[in-house]
Amino acid sequence: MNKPLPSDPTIFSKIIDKEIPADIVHEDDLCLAFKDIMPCAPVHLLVIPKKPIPRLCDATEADKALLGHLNLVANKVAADAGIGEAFRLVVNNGADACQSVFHLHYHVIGDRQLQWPPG
Ligand code: DGP
Repeated sequence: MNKPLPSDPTIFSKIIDKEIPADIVHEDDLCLAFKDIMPCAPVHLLVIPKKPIPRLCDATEADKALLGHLNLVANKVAADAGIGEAFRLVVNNGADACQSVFHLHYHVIGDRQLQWPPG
């Protein structure tokens, strides 16, 4: 079941606007990538669009190129971090899938042996 979405700007909007600091590893016109504040692996990066799409399921046809770009930036930041050959890309969509920040983000996780299936 869908939960209500917060209407206030998220913490990620504040990172995009440089109102709060983050360890940024990539920035371009469309997106930002930075280190996760609570890493679950030696490399744990977040790739976020500058456009505030709350969840992946809120993306539309108009976002097709942007979503492709996010994937390629995930490749790039993974390679830059030295994990280009083995990493996991995760999108938690919705509260029941453990999404806690309602601004679309891709987790890029690696540099340890990952397990499957996820919890
Ligand atoms: P999710 O559960 O999929 O919504 O992941 C949100 C992630 O965002 C979580 O791994 C922790 C990270 N995070 C939350 N607040 C901040 C912050 O202020 N700075 C940074 N760098 N990461 C944050």
